[in-house]
Amino acid sequence: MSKVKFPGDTDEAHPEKFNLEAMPPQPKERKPGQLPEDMIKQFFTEGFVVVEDFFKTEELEACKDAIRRLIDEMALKLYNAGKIKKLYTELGFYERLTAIEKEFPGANIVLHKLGAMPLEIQQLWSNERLLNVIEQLIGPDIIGHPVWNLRTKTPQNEATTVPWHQDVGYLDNSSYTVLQPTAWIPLLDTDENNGCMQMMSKGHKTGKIATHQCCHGGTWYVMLEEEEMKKSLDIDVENDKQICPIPYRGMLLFNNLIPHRSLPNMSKQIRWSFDLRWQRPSEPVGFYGIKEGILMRSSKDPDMKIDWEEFNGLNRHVKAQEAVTGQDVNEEFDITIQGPWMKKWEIVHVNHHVNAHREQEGDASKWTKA
Ligand SMILES: O=C(O)CCC(=O)C(=O)O
Ligand SMILES: [Fe+2]
Repeated sequence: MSKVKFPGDTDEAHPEKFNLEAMPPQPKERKPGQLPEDMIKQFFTEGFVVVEDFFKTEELEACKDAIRRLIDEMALKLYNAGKIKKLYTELGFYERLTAIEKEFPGANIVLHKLGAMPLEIQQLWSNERLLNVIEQLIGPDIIGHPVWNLRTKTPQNEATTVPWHQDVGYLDNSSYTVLQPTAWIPLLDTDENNGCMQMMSKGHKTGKIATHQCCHGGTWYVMLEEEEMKKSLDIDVENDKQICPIPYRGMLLFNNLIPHRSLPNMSKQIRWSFDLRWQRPSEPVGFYGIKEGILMRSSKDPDMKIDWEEFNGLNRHVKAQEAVTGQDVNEEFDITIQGPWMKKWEIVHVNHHVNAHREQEGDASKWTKA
Protein backbone atom coordinates (compact mmCIF):
# COMPACT_ATOMS: atom_id res chain seq x y z
CA MET A 1 0.00 0.00 0.00
CA SER A 2 1.29 3.43 -0.87
CA LYS A 3 2.25 5.57 2.09
CA VAL A 4 1.93 8.81 0.16
CA LYS A 5 -0.54 11.00 2.06
CA PHE A 6 1.23 14.31 2.36
CA PRO A 7 3.33 16.21 -0.19
CA GLY A 8 6.51 15.26 1.71
CA ASP A 9 5.79 11.53 1.60
CA THR A 10 7.43 9.16 -0.84
CA ASP A 11 7.42 5.43 -1.49
CA GLU A 12 10.96 5.60 -2.81
CA ALA A 13 14.07 4.67 -0.89
CA HIS A 14 17.68 5.41 -1.85
CA PRO A 15 19.94 3.69 0.67
CA GLU A 16 22.77 3.57 -1.89
CA LYS A 17 23.13 7.37 -1.77
CA PHE A 18 23.81 7.51 1.97
CA ASN A 19 25.40 4.22 3.04
CA LEU A 20 28.89 2.81 2.54
CA GLU A 21 28.51 2.28 -1.21
CA ALA A 22 28.29 6.09 -1.52
CA MET A 23 31.74 6.64 0.01
CA PRO A 24 34.01 8.25 -2.60
CA PRO A 25 37.51 6.87 -3.27
CA GLN A 26 39.80 8.14 -0.52
CA PRO A 27 43.01 10.04 -1.32
CA LYS A 28 46.22 8.01 -1.14
CA GLU A 29 47.94 10.82 0.67
CA ARG A 30 45.89 12.70 3.18
CA LYS A 31 45.55 16.46 2.72
CA PRO A 32 45.69 18.79 5.76
CA GLY A 33 42.82 18.17 8.15
CA GLN A 34 41.65 14.96 6.48
CA LEU A 35 40.35 12.19 8.70
CA PRO A 36 41.45 8.56 8.90
CA GLU A 37 39.48 6.25 6.63
CA ASP A 38 37.75 4.44 9.51
CA MET A 39 36.15 7.73 10.59
CA ILE A 40 34.92 8.41 7.07
CA LYS A 41 33.52 4.87 6.96
CA GLN A 42 31.74 5.54 10.23
CA PHE A 43 30.03 8.56 8.67
CA PHE A 44 28.54 6.25 6.06
CA THR A 45 27.73 3.27 8.30
CA GLU A 46 26.53 5.06 11.46
CA GLY A 47 25.24 8.18 9.70
CA PHE A 48 27.45 10.45 11.79
CA VAL A 49 30.92 10.79 13.20
CA VAL A 50 32.33 12.82 16.10
CA VAL A 51 35.53 14.76 15.45
CA GLU A 52 36.87 15.69 18.88
CA ASP A 53 39.48 18.27 17.99
CA PHE A 54 39.51 19.97 14.62
CA PHE A 55 39.36 23.76 14.61
CA LYS A 56 41.99 26.22 15.70
CA THR A 57 40.99 28.40 18.63
CA GLU A 58 41.51 31.57 16.58
CA GLU A 59 39.09 30.37 13.87
CA LEU A 60 36.30 29.98 16.39
CA GLU A 61 37.19 33.06 18.43
CA ALA A 62 36.91 35.12 15.22
CA CYS A 63 33.35 33.79 14.78
CA LYS A 64 32.52 34.66 18.37
CA ASP A 65 33.71 38.23 17.70
CA ALA A 66 31.45 38.40 14.66
CA ILE A 67 28.49 37.22 16.76
CA ARG A 68 29.32 39.79 19.44
CA ARG A 69 29.09 42.46 16.72
CA LEU A 70 25.74 41.14 15.56
CA ILE A 71 24.36 41.14 19.08
CA ASP A 72 25.62 44.68 19.57
CA GLU A 73 23.82 45.80 16.44
CA MET A 74 20.65 43.98 17.32
CA ALA A 75 20.63 45.24 20.91
CA LEU A 76 21.01 48.80 19.69
CA LYS A 77 18.13 48.43 17.25
CA LEU A 78 15.87 46.92 19.90
CA TYR A 79 16.89 49.62 22.36
CA ASN A 80 16.26 52.44 19.89
CA ALA A 81 12.88 50.95 19.06
CA GLY A 82 11.99 50.92 22.76
CA LYS A 83 11.79 47.13 22.88
CA ILE A 84 14.46 46.72 25.56
CA LYS A 85 15.37 49.08 28.39
CA LYS A 86 19.06 48.25 28.67
CA LEU A 87 21.82 47.19 26.32
CA TYR A 88 23.31 44.64 28.74
CA THR A 89 26.84 45.37 27.52
CA GLU A 90 28.19 44.26 30.91
CA LEU A 91 27.22 40.65 30.16
CA GLY A 92 29.44 38.17 28.38
CA PHE A 93 29.08 36.11 25.21
CA TYR A 94 27.32 33.22 26.96
CA GLU A 95 24.84 35.41 28.88
CA ARG A 96 23.99 38.64 27.11
CA LEU A 97 21.40 37.35 24.65
CA THR A 98 19.53 35.58 27.47
CA ALA A 99 19.02 38.91 29.25
CA ILE A 100 17.87 40.58 26.01
CA GLU A 101 15.50 37.65 25.40
CA LYS A 102 13.90 38.12 28.80
CA GLU A 103 12.80 41.60 27.78
CA PHE A 104 12.14 40.84 24.15
CA PRO A 105 11.31 37.18 23.70
CA GLY A 106 12.12 36.39 20.13
CA ALA A 107 15.45 38.23 20.03
CA ASN A 108 17.02 34.86 19.21
CA ILE A 109 14.76 34.62 16.19
CA VAL A 110 15.81 38.07 14.99
CA LEU A 111 19.39 36.81 15.19
CA HIS A 112 18.55 33.44 13.66
CA LYS A 113 17.08 35.17 10.62
CA LEU A 114 20.32 36.87 9.71
CA GLY A 115 20.77 37.44 6.03
CA ALA A 116 24.34 38.07 5.09
CA MET A 117 26.93 35.80 6.53
CA PRO A 118 29.71 37.61 8.39
CA LEU A 119 33.16 37.20 6.88
CA GLU A 120 34.48 35.16 9.80
CA ILE A 121 31.72 32.60 9.37
CA GLN A 122 32.31 32.48 5.62
CA GLN A 123 35.91 31.67 6.42
CA LEU A 124 34.90 28.89 8.78
CA TRP A 125 32.51 27.38 6.24
CA SER A 126 35.05 27.41 3.42
CA ASN A 127 38.03 26.59 5.64
CA GLU A 128 40.61 24.67 3.61
CA ARG A 129 40.99 21.83 6.11
CA LEU A 130 37.24 21.51 6.53
CA LEU A 131 36.67 21.34 2.76
CA ASN A 132 39.38 18.67 2.61
CA VAL A 133 37.23 16.59 4.96
CA ILE A 134 34.05 17.28 2.98
CA GLU A 135 35.94 16.12 -0.10
CA GLN A 136 36.38 12.76 1.66
CA LEU A 137 32.58 12.57 1.97
CA ILE A 138 31.36 13.82 -1.42
CA GLY A 139 34.38 14.13 -3.72
CA PRO A 140 36.33 17.10 -5.10
CA ASP A 141 33.44 19.26 -6.40
CA ILE A 142 31.71 21.04 -3.56
CA ILE A 143 29.04 23.67 -3.05
CA GLY A 144 27.91 25.17 0.24
CA HIS A 145 24.21 24.49 0.84
CA PRO A 146 21.97 27.59 1.28
CA VAL A 147 20.54 26.34 4.59
CA TRP A 148 23.01 27.25 7.33
CA ASN A 149 22.23 28.27 10.89
CA LEU A 150 23.63 30.09 13.82
CA ARG A 151 21.86 28.48 16.78
CA THR A 152 21.26 30.69 19.77
CA LYS A 153 20.26 28.11 22.30
CA THR A 154 19.51 30.18 25.39
CA PRO A 155 18.77 28.31 28.64
CA GLN A 156 15.45 26.48 28.85
CA ASN A 157 14.03 27.95 25.70
CA GLU A 158 11.53 25.89 23.76
CA ALA A 159 12.17 27.90 20.61
CA THR A 160 15.68 26.51 20.30
CA THR A 161 15.07 22.92 21.40
CA VAL A 162 14.80 21.08 18.12
CA PRO A 163 12.70 17.86 18.13
CA TRP A 164 13.51 14.63 16.27
CA HIS A 165 13.69 15.14 12.51
CA GLN A 166 15.51 14.15 9.35
CA ASP A 167 16.99 17.27 7.73
CA VAL A 168 15.33 16.34 4.43
CA GLY A 169 12.04 17.00 6.25
CA TYR A 170 12.72 20.73 5.74
CA LEU A 171 13.65 20.56 2.07
CA ASP A 172 11.71 19.80 -1.07
CA ASN A 173 11.49 16.22 -2.29
CA SER A 174 14.27 16.64 -4.85
CA SER A 175 16.71 16.49 -1.91
CA TYR A 176 15.69 12.91 -1.06
CA THR A 177 18.41 11.40 -3.23
CA VAL A 178 21.16 13.92 -2.45
CA LEU A 179 23.83 13.43 0.19
CA GLN A 180 24.21 16.73 2.08
CA PRO A 181 26.69 16.37 4.94
CA THR A 182 26.32 18.77 7.86
CA ALA A 183 29.05 19.95 10.22
CA TRP A 184 27.59 20.89 13.57
CA ILE A 185 30.09 23.13 15.33
CA PRO A 186 29.56 24.28 18.92
CA LEU A 187 31.14 27.41 20.37
CA LEU A 188 31.62 25.81 23.79
CA ASP A 189 31.90 22.31 25.24
CA THR A 190 28.49 20.67 24.86
CA ASP A 191 26.98 17.83 26.87
CA GLU A 192 23.58 16.45 27.78
CA ASN A 193 23.07 19.17 30.37
CA ASN A 194 23.55 22.13 28.04
CA GLY A 195 21.61 20.91 25.02
CA CYS A 196 23.96 18.81 22.93
CA MET A 197 22.82 16.76 19.96
CA GLN A 198 21.37 13.26 20.01
CA MET A 199 21.51 10.98 16.97
CA MET A 200 19.60 7.85 15.99
CA SER A 201 22.53 5.70 15.07
CA LYS A 202 22.14 4.08 11.60
CA GLY A 203 18.77 5.79 11.24
CA HIS A 204 19.60 6.48 7.58
CA LYS A 205 20.21 2.86 6.58
CA THR A 206 16.88 2.26 4.84
CA GLY A 207 17.33 5.38 2.70
CA LYS A 208 13.72 6.25 3.50
CA ILE A 209 11.99 9.46 4.51
CA ALA A 210 9.56 9.09 7.39
CA THR A 211 6.35 11.08 7.67
CA HIS A 212 6.99 14.25 9.62
CA GLN A 213 4.47 16.60 11.20
CA CYS A 214 4.37 20.32 11.84
CA CYS A 215 4.86 22.26 14.02
CA HIS A 216 6.38 21.32 17.33
CA GLY A 217 4.94 23.19 20.36
CA GLY A 218 5.32 26.92 19.94
CA THR A 219 8.00 26.54 17.27
CA TRP A 220 8.36 26.38 13.48
CA TYR A 221 10.08 22.98 13.62
CA VAL A 222 8.90 19.86 11.87
CA MET A 223 8.88 16.75 14.04
CA LEU A 224 9.15 13.02 13.73
CA GLU A 225 7.39 10.74 16.21
CA GLU A 226 9.28 7.85 17.78
CA GLU A 227 6.58 5.40 16.67
CA GLU A 228 6.96 6.56 13.09
CA MET A 229 10.74 6.13 13.28
CA LYS A 230 10.30 2.54 14.45
CA LYS A 231 7.77 1.77 11.79
CA SER A 232 9.25 3.53 8.77
CA LEU A 233 12.98 3.64 9.41
CA ASP A 234 13.53 0.32 11.19
CA ILE A 235 14.87 2.10 14.28
CA ASP A 236 15.08 0.60 17.75
CA VAL A 237 14.56 3.92 19.52
CA GLU A 238 15.82 2.98 22.99
CA ASN A 239 18.99 1.27 21.80
CA ASP A 240 19.84 3.40 18.79
CA LYS A 241 19.69 6.85 20.31
CA GLN A 242 23.06 8.22 21.14
CA ILE A 243 23.93 11.41 22.97
CA CYS A 244 26.79 13.23 21.26
CA PRO A 245 28.71 15.61 23.51
CA ILE A 246 31.02 17.70 21.32
CA PRO A 247 33.86 19.71 22.83
CA TYR A 248 34.82 23.24 21.80
CA ARG A 249 37.04 22.97 18.68
CA GLY A 250 35.34 19.71 17.73
CA MET A 251 32.46 18.97 15.36
CA LEU A 252 29.77 16.46 14.63
CA LEU A 253 29.43 15.38 11.00
CA PHE A 254 26.14 13.80 9.96
CA ASN A 255 24.08 13.05 6.88
CA ASN A 256 20.70 14.55 5.99
CA LEU A 257 18.67 11.36 6.51
CA ILE A 258 19.68 10.47 10.03
CA PRO A 259 17.08 11.40 12.66
CA HIS A 260 18.47 13.74 15.29
CA ARG A 261 17.36 16.28 17.86
CA SER A 262 18.90 18.64 20.38
CA LEU A 263 18.32 18.24 24.10
CA PRO A 264 17.01 21.07 26.32
CA ASN A 265 19.64 23.47 27.59
CA MET A 266 19.46 23.11 31.38
CA SER A 267 22.62 25.13 32.02
CA LYS A 268 22.94 28.87 32.65
CA GLN A 269 24.93 29.55 29.50
CA ILE A 270 23.91 29.98 25.90
CA ARG A 271 24.76 26.94 23.77
CA TRP A 272 25.96 28.61 20.61
CA SER A 273 26.53 26.50 17.52
CA PHE A 274 26.71 26.58 13.74
CA ASP A 275 25.35 24.04 11.36
CA LEU A 276 26.88 24.23 7.90
CA ARG A 277 26.15 22.01 4.93
CA TRP A 278 27.64 21.02 1.59
CA GLN A 279 26.86 18.81 -1.39
CA ARG A 280 27.89 18.12 -4.98
CA PRO A 281 27.16 20.96 -7.45
CA SER A 282 25.59 18.56 -9.96
CA GLU A 283 22.69 17.70 -7.66
CA PRO A 284 19.64 19.75 -6.58
CA VAL A 285 19.89 21.63 -3.27
CA GLY A 286 16.17 21.05 -2.68
CA PHE A 287 15.37 24.50 -1.33
CA TYR A 288 12.17 25.10 -3.29
CA GLY A 289 13.97 27.21 -5.89
CA ILE A 290 14.43 29.92 -3.25
CA LYS A 291 18.18 29.95 -3.16
CA GLU A 292 20.99 27.97 -4.75
CA GLY A 293 24.27 26.85 -3.26
CA ILE A 294 27.65 28.54 -3.47
CA LEU A 295 30.51 26.94 -5.36
CA MET A 296 33.42 26.30 -3.01
CA ARG A 297 35.57 23.77 -4.85
CA SER A 298 35.91 22.78 -8.47
CA SER A 299 38.05 19.85 -9.61
CA LYS A 300 38.49 21.63 -12.95
CA ASP A 301 39.65 24.89 -11.44
CA PRO A 302 41.68 24.35 -8.28
CA ASP A 303 42.37 28.10 -7.96
CA MET A 304 38.76 29.26 -8.12
CA LYS A 305 37.69 32.11 -5.85
CA ILE A 306 34.41 31.89 -3.96
CA ASP A 307 31.87 34.49 -5.06
CA TRP A 308 30.20 35.52 -1.80
CA GLU A 309 28.57 38.64 -3.15
CA GLU A 310 25.66 37.03 -4.93
CA PHE A 311 25.13 34.47 -2.19
CA ASN A 312 24.99 37.14 0.48
CA GLY A 313 22.69 39.37 -1.54
CA LEU A 314 19.72 37.12 -0.90
CA ASN A 315 18.28 36.55 2.57
CA ARG A 316 16.82 33.05 2.51
CA HIS A 317 14.48 33.68 5.44
CA VAL A 318 12.87 36.63 3.69
CA LYS A 319 12.64 34.65 0.47
CA ALA A 320 11.21 31.60 2.23
CA GLN A 321 8.50 33.76 3.71
CA GLU A 322 7.80 35.38 0.36
CA ALA A 323 7.60 31.96 -1.22
CA VAL A 324 4.64 31.04 0.95
CA THR A 325 2.97 34.44 1.00
CA GLY A 326 3.64 35.79 -2.48
CA GLN A 327 4.30 39.17 -0.81
CA ASP A 328 7.40 41.21 -0.15
CA VAL A 329 8.37 40.98 3.48
CA ASN A 330 10.99 42.86 5.36
CA GLU A 331 9.82 43.28 8.89
CA GLU A 332 12.77 44.05 11.07
CA PHE A 333 11.32 42.62 14.26
CA ASP A 334 9.13 39.91 12.82
CA ILE A 335 9.60 37.01 15.18
CA THR A 336 7.72 34.42 13.22
CA ILE A 337 9.46 31.95 10.98
CA GLN A 338 7.55 30.49 8.09
CA GLY A 339 8.72 28.36 5.29
CA PRO A 340 7.62 26.01 2.53
CA TRP A 341 8.23 22.98 4.78
CA MET A 342 4.95 23.92 6.46
CA LYS A 343 3.22 22.82 3.27
CA LYS A 344 4.92 19.44 3.16
CA TRP A 345 3.50 17.84 6.27
CA GLU A 346 0.31 17.54 8.21
CA ILE A 347 -0.23 20.48 10.54
CA VAL A 348 -0.99 18.84 13.86
CA HIS A 349 -0.29 21.85 15.97
CA VAL A 350 -1.13 25.46 15.30
CA ASN A 351 0.90 28.28 16.85
CA HIS A 352 1.81 31.86 15.95
CA HIS A 353 4.31 30.78 13.28
CA VAL A 354 1.71 28.57 11.60
CA ASN A 355 -0.96 31.23 12.04
CA ALA A 356 1.18 33.90 10.43
CA HIS A 357 1.74 31.51 7.58
CA ARG A 358 -1.97 30.77 7.24
CA GLU A 359 -3.00 34.39 7.41
CA GLN A 360 -0.62 35.35 4.70
CA GLU A 361 -1.63 32.39 2.59
CA GLY A 362 -5.25 33.34 3.00
CA ASP A 363 -6.53 29.79 2.76
CA ALA A 364 -7.04 28.34 6.19
CA SER A 365 -9.10 25.41 4.92
CA LYS A 366 -5.97 23.67 3.63
CA TRP A 367 -4.61 23.40 7.09
CA THR A 368 -7.28 21.49 8.91
CA LYS A 369 -6.10 18.23 10.35
CA ALA A 370 -6.69 15.31 8.00
O1 LIG B 1 21.58 22.81 16.95
C1 LIG B 1 20.47 22.30 17.16
O2 LIG B 1 19.90 22.44 18.23
C2 LIG B 1 19.79 21.52 16.08
C3 LIG B 1 20.65 21.33 14.90
C4 LIG B 1 20.07 20.58 13.76
O3 LIG B 1 19.00 20.04 13.77
C5 LIG B 1 20.89 20.53 12.55
O4 LIG B 1 22.01 21.06 12.56
O5 LIG B 1 20.43 19.97 11.54
FE1 LIG C 1 18.67 19.09 11.79
